[in-house]
Parts: sequence; C-alpha cells; structure tokens
Amino acid sequence: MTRRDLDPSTQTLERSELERPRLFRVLLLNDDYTPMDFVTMVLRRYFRQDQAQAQAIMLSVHQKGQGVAGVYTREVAESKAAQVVAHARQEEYPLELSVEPEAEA
Ligand code: TYC
Repeated sequence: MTRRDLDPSTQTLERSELERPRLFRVLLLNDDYTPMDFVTMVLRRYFRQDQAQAQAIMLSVHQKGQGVAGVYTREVAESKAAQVVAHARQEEYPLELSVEPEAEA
C-alpha cells in the first residue's frame, strides 16, 4: 500500500471521482464553408442523433455560432472531436470543434 492510499483525504476524493466522472461538452463551431449536410451527417454518425435533431442543432450552430453536439467523459469527448476533425479534413472542410468541461454541480 502506498502513502497515498493511507491518506483519508485522497481516498475520499478518488472515490467521489469514480462515482461521478467529470463531464465535457463537445461544441461544434460554425464556419462559412463546411456543407450543412456534412455537419448533419456528423451529428448523426458520431453523436447518435436522429435526422430531425441533427438538422435542428446544425441550423442552430449555423445561426448562433456554436452549439453542443454531445456531453461525455473527457476521453470520449476528445476522441469524438478528433475523429470528426480528421473526417472533415479528409473532405477538406475547415470544421472545428472544441471540448470544454461542464460547470460543476
Ligand atoms: N455555416 C455553414 C454553411 O453555411 C454550415 C455549418 C453549420 C458549418 C454548422 C459548420 O458547425 C457548423 N454551409
């Protein structure tokens, strides 16, 4: 057993983090060139939205500048953002996403 395991304050912190992992928003950012259909496809394929939801969020990003594609643990959020950017670059679209922590409860 390490010193860390014996320290009651770190034990408590580690346990609460395991029970309720911090969540991160994946934000879609608007740009002038990525086609609407590509963004809608991304929301369906990578963020598991149906056609109506995907279209509504895409339009909201187009009008307001950004919007939430989904909320995940940090690793999943970062991996989805990276996969989407890689896919967009293959098509030579400038689509950008950002990952930010949710406000803590
Ligand atoms: N503004 C883009 C267009 O007019 C569409 C778009 C929507 C691009 C959402 C990016 O995250 C985005 N073709």
